[in-house]
Amino acid sequence: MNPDDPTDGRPHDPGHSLVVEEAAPRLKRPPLYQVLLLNDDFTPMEFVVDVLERIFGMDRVKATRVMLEVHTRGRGVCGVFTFEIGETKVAQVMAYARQHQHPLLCTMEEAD
Ligand code: TYC
Repeated sequence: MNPDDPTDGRPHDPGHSLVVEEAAPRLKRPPLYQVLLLNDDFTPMEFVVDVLERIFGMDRVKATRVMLEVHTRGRGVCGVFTFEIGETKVAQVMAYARQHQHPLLCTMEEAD
């Protein structure tokens, strides 16, 4: 240590105080949305299984389980996504169902 240094190694900052704050985390988790299929009396079970495979990437076993859950309980979760991805899935399901003239309904709600 230099005996002639009056700051003794500390920053020389007369009349000011230095405050060091940790930076706020820069990334917030986006809100997530459940995409749901709704039951109806007319859409064939096989078509719903096909939708779950094509649009939600499920294998046949999982797609069949979800389809039966929708069929018996009235609605079921196809997946959880960010808003834009969820919205796109809903639009894809609705377009595909209409192309095939089925009344299948798909909707989205914020996940808790
Ligand atoms: N309830 C339909 C039937 O008995 C099958 C079905 C399942 C329809 C799931 C829609 O989201 C659905 N053919």
